[in-house]
Amino acid sequence: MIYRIGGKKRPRPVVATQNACRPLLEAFEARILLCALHDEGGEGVHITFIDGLNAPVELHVDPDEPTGMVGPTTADLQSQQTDLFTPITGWATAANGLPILNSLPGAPTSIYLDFDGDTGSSTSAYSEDADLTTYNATEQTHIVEAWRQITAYFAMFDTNVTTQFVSSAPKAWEMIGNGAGGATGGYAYVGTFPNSSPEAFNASGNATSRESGMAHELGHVFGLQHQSSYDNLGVKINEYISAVDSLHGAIMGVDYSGTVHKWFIGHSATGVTSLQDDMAVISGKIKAKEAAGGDGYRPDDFANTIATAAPLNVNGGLQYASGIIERRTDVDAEAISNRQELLSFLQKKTGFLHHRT
Ligand SMILES: [Ca+2]
Ligand SMILES: [Ca+2]
Ligand SMILES: [Ca+2]
Ligand SMILES: [Zn+2]
Repeated sequence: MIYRIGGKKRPRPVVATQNACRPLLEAFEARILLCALHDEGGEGVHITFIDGLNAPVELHVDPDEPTGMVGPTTADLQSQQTDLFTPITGWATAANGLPILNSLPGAPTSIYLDFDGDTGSSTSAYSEDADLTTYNATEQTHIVEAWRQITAYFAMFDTNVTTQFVSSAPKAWEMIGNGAGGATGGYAYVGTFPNSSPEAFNASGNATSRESGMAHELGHVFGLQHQSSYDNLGVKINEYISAVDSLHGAIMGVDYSGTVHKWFIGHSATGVTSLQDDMAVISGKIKAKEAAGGDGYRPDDFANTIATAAPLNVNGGLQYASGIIERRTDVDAEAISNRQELLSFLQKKTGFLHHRT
């Protein structure tokens, strides 16, 4: 209980001890979210259009107070909604009906979602009917949706989320099966990546209603501890933190808490002095399996400068694009054509967001 000031040792006051144990608060990553649908603060969304010749055009999109902005009409949006948000309806299947899915073929690592059981770990197959050997239409739909959501959680990483077993691929191996997952519905062995046998286990119900639980167990396999909270004295309050707000739920906390579930930077269950950057841990494990020069993140999908901006997709009065911010430094540039006027704009999307459906 001693600290130094000017070389002298003095008794440490009680209040100083408490201060020394006070948890640090870290800011979340900066982002510009180009989405007027999530304007919870009521301040709208600002977009800067740059055409390269004239002064930048500032647009303020406020969903509550529509402006004179030139763009898709409500009718446009409604007519194209099915085009933009059509769920996945077609997929290849194995002979037993298991959907064959790959999010990033050729990636140096994979996340193997194993739905057909495993004898080595005595894990039953995933099934919603009495037939554990084949996959009916409903089971296929649920497997595809679970895969889609896991793909979104890991979209920024250089990894292929797949339902196909490939022996040679460095993989995180997760079983999803009837009766798997133990008393809590899911468990995993921390830091075991790459796996030569299953190291994460989830109950079948996770694939239909708690996909964030699947992502949580995969996080453990990649080396993540829980995101925890501590009081001012450094005493752990919660092993699992709950969502900060509806848009910030910690996958490694109460994974289903909040609406949007994310990788976090925070104090882990290891102790109050620990600071765990979930994405740094995962990308570090993947980087170790990449060729020299890799950083664990997926290759960029759009160039970063206005000069190399990619054209938007055009469908009627609607212009749109989707992509991934793989790194916190990433910028994806896309060009928008609007009433014979070609404008380019820089947009920062977020690969860190995941919308639960
Ligand atoms: Ca079945
Ligand atoms: Ca990108
Ligand atoms: Ca980019
Ligand atoms: Zn856990």
